[in-house]
Amino acid sequence: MIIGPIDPLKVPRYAGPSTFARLPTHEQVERADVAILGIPFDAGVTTRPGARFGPAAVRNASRFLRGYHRELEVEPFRAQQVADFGDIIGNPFNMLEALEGIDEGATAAFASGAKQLLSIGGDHTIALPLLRAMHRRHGPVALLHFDAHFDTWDTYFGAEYTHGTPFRRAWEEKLLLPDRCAHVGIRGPIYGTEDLADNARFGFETVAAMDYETTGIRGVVARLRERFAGVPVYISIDIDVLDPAHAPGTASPEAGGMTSRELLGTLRGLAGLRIVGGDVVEVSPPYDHADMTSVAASHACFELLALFARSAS
Ligand SMILES: [Mn+2]
Repeated sequence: MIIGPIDPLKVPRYAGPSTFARLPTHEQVERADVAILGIPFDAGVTTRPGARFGPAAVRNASRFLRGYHRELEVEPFRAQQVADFGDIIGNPFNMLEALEGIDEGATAAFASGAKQLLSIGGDHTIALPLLRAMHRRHGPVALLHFDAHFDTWDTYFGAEYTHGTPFRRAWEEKLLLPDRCAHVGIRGPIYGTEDLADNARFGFETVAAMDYETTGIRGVVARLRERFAGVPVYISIDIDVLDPAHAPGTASPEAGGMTSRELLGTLRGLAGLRIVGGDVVEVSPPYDHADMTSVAASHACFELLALFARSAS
C-alpha cells in the first residue's frame, strides 16, 4: 500500500509535517521507490553563499504542491512510493569528506531499495558525488544539465571541487556517456573561449537560453529527445537557469534566463525517456524574495517526480 502526502482536505497545506510535500519519512514506509534527499551543503560556492538553507526552504515551499499532474496525467505520489529520507550531511570544513558523505548517503538510499533519487541542494558541487553513486548503480549516464553556466571549469584558487567544476570532474572520471550530454539555458559572459573549446572536447551539446526565443519549447524538446533516446538520463537543475526575475535567490544570477514556464514545459516534454535520477540545486534562501525561488524549485521537483513515474524502465 502506497502512503501518500497528508490529505490537504483534512489538514490544510500550511500545517502538518515539514517533509517534502508532507510525504512520509523513509522510516514510515516499508520500502520507497523514490528517495528524496536533502543535501544542505554550500562549501563549494565561489560567489554568494546560502544554499545550505535550500533543502529546508524547498521542503517548506513543497507543502503547497497538489497531487495530480494535469498535463502528464499522472499522480507522482500515488504511482510510486515516494518518501523523504531527510538530510545527508557533508562535512562543511573538509571537501573530500563531504563528497564521500554525500556519495555514501545516496548509495545507502539505493541500498534501501529506492530506484530513483531526487536530491535537493545545496550548491552544485553535490552533483559530482551523486553522479558517482549513479555510476556505481547504472554505469555511465547521460547528463541533462539545466544551468546558466557550464560548470565545467577546471579549478578556482587551485581547488578542484567547487560548484563551478562538477561536470568537468564527472567527465574526467568517466561517469558520463560520451556525446549524450547537454547543457540547457546557457547565457551570460564567460571567462574566455577556452570554456567553449573544453565543452566541444567534452562532447556536450549546448542549448542557449536565447534558443527558446528562436525554436520555442517544442524545438528544444525535439533536440533533447533525440539526444537522450534510449539511454539512462540524469537531470541536474541549477535553479539559476531561470531568469533572476523568476529565481533571484541563488548564488550566481545571470540576466536573460528562462521563465519557469519554459523550464517546466521542457521537463514535461521528456516524459517517457529513461530518467534515473535528478537534483535541484543552488536555491539560496537569504537572497530570495517571497519564496519565489523555492516555489519554482519545488515545482521543478514535482516535474522530476512526474517524469520518474512516467519513465521508461
Ligand atoms: Mn550550476
